[in-house]
Amino acid sequence: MNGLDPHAYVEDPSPGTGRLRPRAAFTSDLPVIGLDGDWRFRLASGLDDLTGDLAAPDFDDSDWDLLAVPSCWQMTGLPGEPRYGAPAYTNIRYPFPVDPPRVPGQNPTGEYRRAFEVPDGFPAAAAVLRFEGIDSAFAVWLNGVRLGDGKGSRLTTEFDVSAALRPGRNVLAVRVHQWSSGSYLEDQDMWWLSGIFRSVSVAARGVEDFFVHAAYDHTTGRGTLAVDVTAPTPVWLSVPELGITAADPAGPHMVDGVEPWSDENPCLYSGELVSEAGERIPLRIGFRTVAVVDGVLTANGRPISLRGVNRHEWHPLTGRTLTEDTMVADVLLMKQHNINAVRTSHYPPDHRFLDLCDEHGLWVFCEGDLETHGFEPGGWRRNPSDDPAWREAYLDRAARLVERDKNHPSVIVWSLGNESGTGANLAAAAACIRHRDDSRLIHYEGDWASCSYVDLYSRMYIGLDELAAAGRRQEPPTADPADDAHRRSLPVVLCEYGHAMGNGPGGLSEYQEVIEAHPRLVGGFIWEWLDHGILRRTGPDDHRSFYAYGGDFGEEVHDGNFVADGLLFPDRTPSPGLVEYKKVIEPVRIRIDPAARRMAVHNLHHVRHSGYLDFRWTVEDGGEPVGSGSLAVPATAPGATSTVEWPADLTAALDSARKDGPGHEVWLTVTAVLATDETWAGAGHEVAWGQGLIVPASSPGPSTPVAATAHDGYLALGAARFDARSGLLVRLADLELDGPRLDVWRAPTDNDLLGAFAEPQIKSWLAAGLDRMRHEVLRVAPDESGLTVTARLAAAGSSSGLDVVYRWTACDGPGGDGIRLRLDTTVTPDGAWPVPLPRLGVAMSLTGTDAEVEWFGPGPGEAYRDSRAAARVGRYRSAVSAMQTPYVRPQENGNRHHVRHARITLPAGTLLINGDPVIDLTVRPWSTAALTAAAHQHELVPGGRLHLHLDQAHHGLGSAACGPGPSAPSVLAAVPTAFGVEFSTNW
Ligand code: IPT
Repeated sequence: MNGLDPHAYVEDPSPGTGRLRPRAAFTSDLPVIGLDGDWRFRLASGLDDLTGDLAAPDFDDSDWDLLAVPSCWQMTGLPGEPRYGAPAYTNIRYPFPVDPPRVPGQNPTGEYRRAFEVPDGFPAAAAVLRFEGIDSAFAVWLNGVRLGDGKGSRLTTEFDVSAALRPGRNVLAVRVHQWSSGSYLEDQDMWWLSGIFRSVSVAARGVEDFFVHAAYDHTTGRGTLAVDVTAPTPVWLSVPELGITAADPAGPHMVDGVEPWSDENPCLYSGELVSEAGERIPLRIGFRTVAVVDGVLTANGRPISLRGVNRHEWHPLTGRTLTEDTMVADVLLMKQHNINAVRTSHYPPDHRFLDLCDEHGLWVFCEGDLETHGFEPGGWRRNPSDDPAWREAYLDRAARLVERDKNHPSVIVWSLGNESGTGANLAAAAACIRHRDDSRLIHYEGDWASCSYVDLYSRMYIGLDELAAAGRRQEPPTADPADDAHRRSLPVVLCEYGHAMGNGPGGLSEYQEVIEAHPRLVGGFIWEWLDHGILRRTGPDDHRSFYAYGGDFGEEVHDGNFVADGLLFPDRTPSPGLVEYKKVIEPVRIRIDPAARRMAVHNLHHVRHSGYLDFRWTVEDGGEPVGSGSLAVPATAPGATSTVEWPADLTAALDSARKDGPGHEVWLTVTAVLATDETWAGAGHEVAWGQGLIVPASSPGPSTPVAATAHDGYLALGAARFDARSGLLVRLADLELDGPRLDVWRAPTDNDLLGAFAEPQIKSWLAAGLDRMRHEVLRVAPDESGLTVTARLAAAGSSSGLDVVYRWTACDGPGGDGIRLRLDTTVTPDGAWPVPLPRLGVAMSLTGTDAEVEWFGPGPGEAYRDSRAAARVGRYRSAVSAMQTPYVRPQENGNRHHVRHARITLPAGTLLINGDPVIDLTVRPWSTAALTAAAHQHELVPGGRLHLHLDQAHHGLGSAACGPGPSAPSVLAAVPTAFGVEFSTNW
């Protein structure tokens, strides 16, 4: 790091040179020259491969490539072959040797050039060049003049260009290095991508900066507005709606009776700053005050509960470069799924995202661009967080976070960063933030033990017991009683929980129950919003595509599909996890009490009355609607519960609903939908629902058993035929079948395979041989009233096994046709069974690649025992192909939970299945083995048979990939179990 070396800035820990003081992101009516678009581009392999006269205005770049700005250069060429380098994914590890602040000499460097015109009359005398995001370090020249250099990829950098800018043609040259000292501070769990990935502009500058302070006093209903302005000329403030026109923006201006801003009522007052020079700056002012009161987080005097997500910026084709449409999609999807908070993990987002949070209403934990997680494997040795050489970089990042985003009412918490250990630089950054903005709280999870410089006791991935203990202010003590007392005075937030990798997370209802039981628990943020899959084509001439993850670009070190752990699939389709979360966090709870013929509506909102919702009821008999209507629910205040008697039309519909006939359950469903359009969804959008079973199914009447008869090579029982030796069902009426056999294996979920805090579940499953169980038929015995097949399921080398008895009976159905075939399966574990079973059920297959499935039971989506809140009982119909959930890495999926009866229609016939009373049902066009073997969705190809799984139970999903496994009630222990299921070919 020779001071004379023109490239010393790359490895120098300092944040940059030549830059302007950070300030708020705002628009004004002064002219701006947008520089987004095609730039000339060349990718140099390292610092010894640079273009000498890159900055020279007359340098001939005409044979260079064109590259879009903004973009991440590694994403160019996708979904085909990446043209410049390739994306690389690591979670915690740095993809280079950890030797701070040095980075590899092989340092891909993008050289960018762009000529642009400055129109006549552009006020060049006070202009700035603004970069909203460059990853990871850069130097910049305008018309051959070096303006400076910078780091802090997800932060804005501005340079004064008043001396270098000239009317007419100007040439900008930027050299962007993939690796820099800044990379050590940017070890977030995401793809490593580089380039000018956010917008670039040249803007005239009048007003330099301003800070809107808009507080709300809930005891008086008064708002206090003070706008601190830094400007070369006097500036006026006007907020016509509030009657404010003031020559003194800093006031303070007191306004009685303002409406405070909140997630539920994001009330923004439009205002303006007008400078003496004539510049006009629009303002959107939200009055709100956040405070900790007796260990409870409050906004505007009322406790708030955060039902949040961690959001990375991601798009499967453009990486961290997002269009505004994508940001809008995220915000609307969040609001539509009852999400009310977002942590901008782990860097400040494109500033337009925060405008959207202000407008639609989301509480924001705005996080700094900081993570040094890769020092953890080395015991945090040389961690920048505690090294004075990096202090300036930490303070710079904190300042740029706060200055850019300080005018957003949605931002209630500044988060220093993520997973950066502990150290003096973090404490210093917190102190600076507090000094600059004491109206918000400070968050940093790494300070959880002493909470010496934060305002929230923040934890990630803790289990239910620890969370409940924290709720009771009984979290484990540290060595210092003073620290304990301080920490226990703070609210608790789960900055990350519910790791949404693959199939899961399980247990969200349990977390929510604990959160709602303790005022100290603020709630939290699911990890994470979106899968960061990259769209790729399978080959140059092959137009099938798939989502790539770590390792798919030949990375030397990588963390596989740990990057696909979101509630949305990469194309932003909601996963079952998001549908579940929406239900678990619904802001209104509807509880139906069939015995008392009434229901309770509990309003969990912070400030909103229930009057914005229309309530509707539907009665279904066996899934067929028999009546519906609207329900008058009194406007229920936040925190209050209303009891609603069933109206006469509802009672009449229930009374007329059929009450006999096996399989007929009568259900009452009440939904709460938007009465009128909101900014984030239209009238009719469903916010919450509740369901009650009014009339349970009656059991089938007595029937006469049929005798099994032996024939040449097969046994017959009613319409069923069994292989005489194996005892397996081979035909039922016109349908050919193979099975059923006892089955305990599932294609492991990510939560089965990984264990961030404990031994992965898969280890004991593989050790027990559960993936290679052999089904040995011991005896096939027909008799006068049916057929008994005994078998044992056991793994090679194991003396433990599952003894199984299949008892088949056929009954004359009501039509006397003898085709109601019943299977009673009795499972008795033999020997030691210390491991839970992945599933317990029977599996069979039929000829076919797709079929129509109709079922009555919870749906429409998949559900598992610890992720089933969102499934409501009804009659559903789907093609088998549409019942498969496309997790980025294929794994167990698609289970329909507690099905009462199902009809599977194939070209060869129809198979009817009845649970006794319920059965879990999965139908797939591929086997469990094929599902286990596939690494990406396109590798799954229908194999000509439909695989049918009828399970008595599944092991829960849990969240063990990063968090606790299934809680005790969701563990599937190997214990003696019996379950029944009926098959027939008419219904
Ligand atoms: C935690 C990280 O904070 C987050 O960025 C992400 O990596 C998440 O895990 C897992 O997907 S850190 C974890 C080791 C507790």
